[in-house]
Amino acid sequence: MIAILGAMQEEIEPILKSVKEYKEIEYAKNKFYLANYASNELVIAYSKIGKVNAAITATVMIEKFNASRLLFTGVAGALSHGLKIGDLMFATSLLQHDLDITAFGHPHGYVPGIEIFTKTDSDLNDIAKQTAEQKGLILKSGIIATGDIFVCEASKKEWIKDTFKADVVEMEGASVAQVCSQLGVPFFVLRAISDEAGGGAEFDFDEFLASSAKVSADFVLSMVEKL
Ligand code: OS5
Repeated sequence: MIAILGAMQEEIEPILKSVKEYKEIEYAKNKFYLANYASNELVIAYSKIGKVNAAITATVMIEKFNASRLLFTGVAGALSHGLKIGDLMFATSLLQHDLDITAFGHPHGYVPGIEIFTKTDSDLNDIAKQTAEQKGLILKSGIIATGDIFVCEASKKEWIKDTFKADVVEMEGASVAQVCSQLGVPFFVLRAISDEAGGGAEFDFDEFLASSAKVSADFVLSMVEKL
């Protein structure tokens, strides 16, 4: 079983359209869609926004629906200059930018017993690179910073970028990464840029959510053809 997870309905809508037929199951106040695509069984869901919601849904996909690999699809705010609206980037590693026990002398993003950065699966990342090459698409890779904040302010954006050398910011990836890593499930996190996380980001986000979500969702489905 392969899990495809997004945070918002808009982020999985293009997947549901492409698979055409699916069965809907409700569990833990979430809807899970079971489908077949390219000889693979899929469980597809959107978690709702934020780290806790995403962690719950990822856990259910693994523990209840027996997902053995998880692909996250969605949009994100760009931190790096090189990333523009519609660009695709997969995570090489992810961290939580809002984890702060610096009062005890620890670095930002660190809690005892857990590394700051969670690394993604190199086999899935290689499949993504092959997919991009075959489709003639530009696919970047980099560090994703996750936190329960929609970043739309230059000073916050610069702080996250400088503190963690992060390339994009979003609100779910690192929590999903931690769930998958602790449960031993290989995972992949893909994001298409919807905004630049500075002043007025909410307007770009509204304008580009659907188109960027589709760029990411279509790419993830192409990867499923290779799994
Ligand atoms: O899932 C959240 C994180 N996503 C990635 C992202 C991001 N994260 C942080 N900073 C940025 N600059 C980012 N850019 C992209 C996107 C998403 C952001 S939160 C969006 C909230 C949108 C919304 N809120 N209410 N509605 C839409 C309408 C509504 C009302 C009731 C029920 C359903 C929808």
